[in-house]
Amino acid sequence: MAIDLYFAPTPNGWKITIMLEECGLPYRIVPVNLGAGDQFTPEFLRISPNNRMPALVDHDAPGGELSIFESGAILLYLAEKSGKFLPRNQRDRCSVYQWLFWQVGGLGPMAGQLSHFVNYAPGGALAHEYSHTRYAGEYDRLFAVMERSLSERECLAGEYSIADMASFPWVLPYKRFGQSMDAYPNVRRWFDTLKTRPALQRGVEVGKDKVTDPAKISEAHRKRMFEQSGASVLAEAEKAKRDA
Ligand SMILES: N[C@@H](CCC(=O)N[C@@H](CS)C(=O)NCC(=O)O)C(=O)O
Repeated sequence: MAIDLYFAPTPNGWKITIMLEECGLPYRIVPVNLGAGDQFTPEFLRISPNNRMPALVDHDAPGGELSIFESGAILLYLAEKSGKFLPRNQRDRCSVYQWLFWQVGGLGPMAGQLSHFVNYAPGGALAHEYSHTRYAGEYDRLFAVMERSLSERECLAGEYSIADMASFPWVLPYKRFGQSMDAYPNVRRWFDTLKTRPALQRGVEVGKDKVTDPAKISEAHRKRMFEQSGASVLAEAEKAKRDA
């Protein structure tokens, strides 16, 4: 198979399975078990030095095998490879760049932190009122930003593009995050329209049966994921190298 996708079933992973399904590019899933520490193995760190998934290896890239980390970079690469979901015209292309970077620098990290306080913080969100309120407010603000854009165009950057594929998986869990769409009719329209796309549906189904239940993660898993520091990730990588 030309493309290997290093993947765990989370919104960041689903951005890429949506795009691969939308483009009809064949791919193989290489599961990354984050709770078990797969992100620290020498093999994985070679392709993803940030010890985060998703990462992709294209064995058929022009000039030889190519590995890429960061979901935004992967989406851009796949759009260029396939010639799809990134307009040719520079003005429209710039619009996609803006919304893609808005997602990877804003919606993703803010929703990710909100998810942390809702799903994983010790004692639950109520035990962390200031932090939870801060990220819930940012998530809500970003819905208002999407609303403004979507009140003037069909999708975030005009036509359906990689910017929508990046954003959709982080809007998908909105109810679980305590967010409402009532004040955002155009976000609702966009969300409901995207949900009907068969390729997008297939994309977010990948690995669904292996989604981690926040209530069931072990103490070792919790520590490995949520108590990272410079020293801890260097120690994890050393240990993984010894075990390899
Ligand atoms: N900026 C990265 C974020 C990726 C990310 O945060 N991935 C998480 C899962 S959603 C991860 O791999 N975590 C591993 C860890 O925390 O050790 C991207 O967009 O690709």
